[in-house]
Amino acid sequence: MDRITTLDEFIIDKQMDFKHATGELSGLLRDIGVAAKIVNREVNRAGLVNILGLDGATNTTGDDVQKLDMFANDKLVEYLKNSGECCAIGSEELEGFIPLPTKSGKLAKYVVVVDPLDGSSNIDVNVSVGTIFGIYRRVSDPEGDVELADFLQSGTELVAAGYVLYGTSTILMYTTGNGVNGFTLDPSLGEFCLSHPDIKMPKSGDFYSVNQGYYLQFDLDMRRFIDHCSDSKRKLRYIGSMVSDVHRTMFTGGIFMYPNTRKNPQGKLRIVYECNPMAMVVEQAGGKAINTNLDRILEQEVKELHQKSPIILGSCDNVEELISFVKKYR
Ligand code: AHM
Repeated sequence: MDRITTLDEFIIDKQMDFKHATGELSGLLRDIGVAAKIVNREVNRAGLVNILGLDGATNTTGDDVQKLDMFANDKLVEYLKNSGECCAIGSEELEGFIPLPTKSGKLAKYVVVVDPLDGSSNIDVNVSVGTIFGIYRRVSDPEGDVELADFLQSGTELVAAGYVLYGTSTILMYTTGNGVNGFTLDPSLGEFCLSHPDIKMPKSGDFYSVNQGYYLQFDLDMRRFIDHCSDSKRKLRYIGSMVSDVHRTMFTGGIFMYPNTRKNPQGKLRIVYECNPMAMVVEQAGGKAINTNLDRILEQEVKELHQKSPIILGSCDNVEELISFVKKYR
């Protein structure tokens, strides 16, 4: 059997490719990996402890907050606080970002954005959920306070991004802009082990993924494209958990869409901690990610921490096909 490469070994190995690397980004990625293992443990035993269900609160965008959402949020904050490599965190579960002063007084140069538990409405029914993360280099004065501008950078400025899928197995996928690698958690070792090196998404695929229940609320071009997918006997798959739906699309090829609807004219998914990190992963695997105006997700202007965007992502050919439909019907 080939020797196992753990996430930590892989991160350190990759760091050596960069002559001037200080190890801060590597440290941060490793800390995210540890926090993911803790969230994984709780997600796995969620049915056994009194942690399932609503927390009784709503988050900044009006969704019900599940107890496990807050648990995942708190764990990520705790780990990033102790890591000393992150000067602030922005999260779906927090109205504003939280600055994380380091114990040593050292000024960390990265900010982290997270959706601690994406797809959390699925938790109570044992369906896969995930954690999404992105890392930006701080742009404000390093001697001063962290500013909102540090979080409102466009996705092209992401230094690293990834997600963890708590599914039939737990997998962590990340990119630092040089391809995507996937690590499956080996529960017997308690380690994420390299299982999917240098992932390349199929150039096209037979699957389409969209909440078709909103069909009548979509724009005409989107409806025509969905009709076309259905007419050409493509397979519809929709879990309702972005991480799971995108992860499947990464491997089977095809297209994932959360367009604008009449109820959500800006779509539902948030640019900073959902769309941008997932778009970076997809592009790094050879796919495409755009909004319904056909603009690249990663180049969108970001004005608010919890700003939403319609999103379409997937295999190159499928996204190109959608673009030609939109051009024809708009
Ligand atoms: P959440 O972060 O509150 O869980 O919401 C995000 C989730 C995504 O994972 C998923 O793609 C989408 O909401 C599903 O929404 P819908 O039920 O409207 O199809």
